[in-house]
Amino acid sequence: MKFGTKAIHAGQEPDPTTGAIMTPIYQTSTYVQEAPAKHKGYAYARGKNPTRTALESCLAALENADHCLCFSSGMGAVDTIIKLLSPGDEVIATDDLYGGTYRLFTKVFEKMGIRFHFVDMHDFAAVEACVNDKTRMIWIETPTNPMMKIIDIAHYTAMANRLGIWSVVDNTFASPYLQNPLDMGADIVMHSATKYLGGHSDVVMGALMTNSKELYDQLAFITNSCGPVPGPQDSFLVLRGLKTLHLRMKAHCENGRAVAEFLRAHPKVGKVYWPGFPDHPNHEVAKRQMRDFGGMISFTLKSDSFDDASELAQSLRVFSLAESLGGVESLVGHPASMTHASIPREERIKTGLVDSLLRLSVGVEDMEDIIEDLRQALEKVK
Ligand code: P1T
Repeated sequence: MKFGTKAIHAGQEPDPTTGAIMTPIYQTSTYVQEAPAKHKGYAYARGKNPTRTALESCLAALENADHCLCFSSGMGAVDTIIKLLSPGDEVIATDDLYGGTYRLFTKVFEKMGIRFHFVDMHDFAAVEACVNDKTRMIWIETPTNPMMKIIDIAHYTAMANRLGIWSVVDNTFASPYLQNPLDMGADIVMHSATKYLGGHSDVVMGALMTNSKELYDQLAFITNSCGPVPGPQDSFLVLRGLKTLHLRMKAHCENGRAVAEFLRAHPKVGKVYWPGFPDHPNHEVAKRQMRDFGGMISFTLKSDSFDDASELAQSLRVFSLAESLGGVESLVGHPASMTHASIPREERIKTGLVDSLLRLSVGVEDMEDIIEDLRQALEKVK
């Protein structure tokens, strides 16, 4: 089955009792058992819920995975994956990544004795230099949030295999429509389903997929023990959102390209970070591992002034100033004060995340309106 057909049908059958074409919202905490230890596969809803099961099957199909687990947030998925590790273990992670992931790693897990090395993964030698006998996992985010770096997934999954360590890819920015890390050898792929998967800015959720039954069993054990599971209403919303994932992603990519090209040609705009530009530092890797370049773009103003960036963000009308991304509506974010505020300034400046950087999640409104909005807002800044 091709992607769009899977997005609409995978994991879903008409309801056997009524024929309802949409998977029902099984709003229940428990399931009646025929006899002790004799049930229909569902015992208690922290462990399993049929609406969630349908969603997990659909998401597994979209990432060409054998197994999927859903979580109450993207951070719930990250937390569960890191709980595979033990005190003393070390992780090598992308130096530019979502601020909340950085915060969980440095403020929660470092206290528990897990060590994280944040490295520029464009530099293969710098990554090799971090490897020692305690290294257990490599954590890749690509495209990175918010600098839009592209990390060579196949290179690092091969390295992880050689070392006998786990490779994890946070695929939130690309979505499975643009990139399938498990096909490139990753052990685990994870998503903030809050973003493109849900697609309508109405639900917070996370997901992970793997082809390893052993890893799935360990991760399912941690999930059931710790409990970060999504409810059936939210599972239904993401299942419904997925039905248009391929249509939305196509529109995000088209609008993203138009916005990136418009910004690059504008005299007041400084740097534009978008992997579709032929001179993007890892454009060739992006072309190899992604099917298109997505709707996420970061940029600075020539003035490099926080005040100008702030005025621009406030002057936009089609774009709303808000955290998050991947919904149908266009959003503008100021990473330094919003999504990446938990990263120390000197750390984020090193990766290019300056105070004037703005991040766009280009939505699926009409392209002319999106461009016109940017044009009028840029006119208002110095
Ligand atoms: O927000 P939550 O569903 O818990 O997902 C966390 C997360 C994980 N990974 C990446 C790459 C992310 O971008 C996020 C969440 N990011 C935002 C809220 C944001 O605006 O960047």
